[in-house]
Amino acid sequence: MAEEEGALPPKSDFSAWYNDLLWRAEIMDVRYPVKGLYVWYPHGFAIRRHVYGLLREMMDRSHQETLFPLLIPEHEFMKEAEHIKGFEDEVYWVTHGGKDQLDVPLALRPTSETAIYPMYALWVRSHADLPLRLYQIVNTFRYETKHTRPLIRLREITSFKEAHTVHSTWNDAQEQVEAAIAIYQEFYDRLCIPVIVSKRPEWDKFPGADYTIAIDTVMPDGKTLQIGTVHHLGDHFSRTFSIMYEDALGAQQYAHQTCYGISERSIAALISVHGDDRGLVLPPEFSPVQVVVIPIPIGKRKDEVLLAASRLLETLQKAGIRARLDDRDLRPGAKYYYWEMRGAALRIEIGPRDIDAGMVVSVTRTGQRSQIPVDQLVSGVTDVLGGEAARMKVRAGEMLRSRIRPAGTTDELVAAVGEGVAVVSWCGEKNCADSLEEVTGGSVLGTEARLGDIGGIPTACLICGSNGKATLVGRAY
Ligand code: P5A
Repeated sequence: MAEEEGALPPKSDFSAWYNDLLWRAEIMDVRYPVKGLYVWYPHGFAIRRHVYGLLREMMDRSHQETLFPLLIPEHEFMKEAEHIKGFEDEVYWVTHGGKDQLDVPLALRPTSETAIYPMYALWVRSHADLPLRLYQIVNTFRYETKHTRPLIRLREITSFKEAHTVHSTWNDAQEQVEAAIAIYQEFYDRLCIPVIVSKRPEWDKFPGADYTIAIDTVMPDGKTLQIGTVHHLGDHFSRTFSIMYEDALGAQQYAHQTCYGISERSIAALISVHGDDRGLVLPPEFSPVQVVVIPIPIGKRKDEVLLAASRLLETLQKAGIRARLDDRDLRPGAKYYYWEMRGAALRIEIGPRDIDAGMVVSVTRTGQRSQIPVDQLVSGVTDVLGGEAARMKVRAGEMLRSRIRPAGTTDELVAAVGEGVAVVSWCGEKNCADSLEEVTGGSVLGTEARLGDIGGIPTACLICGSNGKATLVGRAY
């Protein structure tokens, strides 16, 4: 579908590599004639289907899926003051139906709080209705003015998974925030993407939230990418939209809420964290093609080899493995290149000598070569694929750790931000954050960072010396 010419730039030239890979691996076509809107190639969409299949399955354990309208009437959109301030410059408005001006302008949802909460006001009656946990996977529109990038900063977010929950008390909502973080951590663990959890500073929280917890990863160029956020909304929206419940004593109370979201940035991270100089690398669970069988037909045994290859294909497919046979009339080398670019997790080569030996050659996308006996094909392939995800997780974890460095002095801070993310101690004062940003040219990304095994962070604020908390400073997408 995408014509191939030239070569993929090396991953060390990350921006060029990313843009090139998107079309060479047939993920997104960026030629759609509206800025910030892109088209999923079928191969990219198949990756999305597997990733979002997992997300849906995980959400369904404790939430119910729903679907709300795309259009939001102006009077609802304009109800929550903070929320309006945060989004009004990013909203697309529908003002006409045909030639008629609409009585009420309609916003294309940039996110769905103001679509969902008026209905929650009708649905929530009593404490017995709580907790309420719904989610939807929809497109949303944001008139982004920063540089747009496929899968990273879109004007039509095509794969916005947003959850909206309602609880009796502030503490119940806080527990839900932690539960949501745990879901997102598990989700990214399955994608073999290491993440850092931190609390956004006051000035960077979601408009209308009490506080915002962000999930970030570090991209190969050392910049962070926010790949999920969880917001404690307190009772701000419930007061605005009159979401009330009758408590056990019969009194009317305002509810407490949370919301949290993930977009196709999850797929940008998946591609960027794992890919290499030869193209896409995917944990097998998410690869549209888990195994590609490549016949190595030599001379007069060609038919025999093709027959053996199609038997292998059948065996794999029967076992539920997403397998393909590439019997195109091309050199094997050209086929290896083609499937490596598209992230096939494993290739199986079969030629006359393999048939005689009752074996096939298997080579994983990360370069693990082995031989599998034909009569143990399915278990052999399953074993080899099983090891891939674990290897990718280790490699990605090491990369993340190499990009994050504790800093106790200004010199260390500047050096760490030059290569990735610095962890410093920060007291929480805006002045000190301004100084941290000024000396580095980066931003204070998050505080109360949950860093697991990355230790060695001093306790005194790097700027003023008073008590501080582990804080990330870096450059963000
Ligand atoms: C939470 C879900 C919200 O909108 N309302 C419902 C809340 N939060 S958010 O932080 O604004 O967005 C959630 C996540 O979506 C990703 N994201 C984007 N992805 C691609 N293009 C964009 N323009 C874009 N804007 C936000 C981020 O990962 C963010 O954390």
